Amino acid sequence: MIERSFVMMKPDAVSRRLMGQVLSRFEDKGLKIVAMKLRQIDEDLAKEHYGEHSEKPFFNGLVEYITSAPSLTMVIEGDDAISVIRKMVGATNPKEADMGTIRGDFGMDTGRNIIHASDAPESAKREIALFFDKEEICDYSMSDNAWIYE
Ligand code: IDP
Repeated sequence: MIERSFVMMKPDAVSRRLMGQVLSRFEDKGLKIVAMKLRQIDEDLAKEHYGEHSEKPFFNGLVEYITSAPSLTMVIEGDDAISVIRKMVGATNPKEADMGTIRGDFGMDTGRNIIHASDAPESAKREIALFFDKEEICDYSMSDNAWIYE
């Protein structure tokens, strides 16, 4: 099933100039970028996005991290995109993430883990609506589609 996921390169990815490399992985995989915006996330938005963690001891540090520099926010589309992208992203703790995943290859600390990706269809829907207006999401087809999907 064609799905859309909300994906965000966090401030460490942007500040370490990793955006191009990480974006290439999604393009190489055959996924489609349908929205993209470099954005300085403010405290309110960070708190809303990570609301489910508000009681956790790492919450304040997480908000500080996410608001510390711009993030690259994206909507990425493809067949089973949510689970495929989670697999590409890897485990939350980059030290435990498999090599070959984005976190496994580029990160060291859970508090600097490079990238966010929606973990389920409901959260994807909520996060996309939180970060993008409907008209910012592009509807277009790729000419190589028949070479990516059977
Ligand atoms: P996920 O990003 O892999 O879905 P979640 O458990 O939903 O992981 O946590 C959201 C984010 O909160 C993580 O990506 C990470 O940035 C941060 N985080 C989670 N646990 C810790 C921790 O123990 N210390 C610092 N930051 C954490």
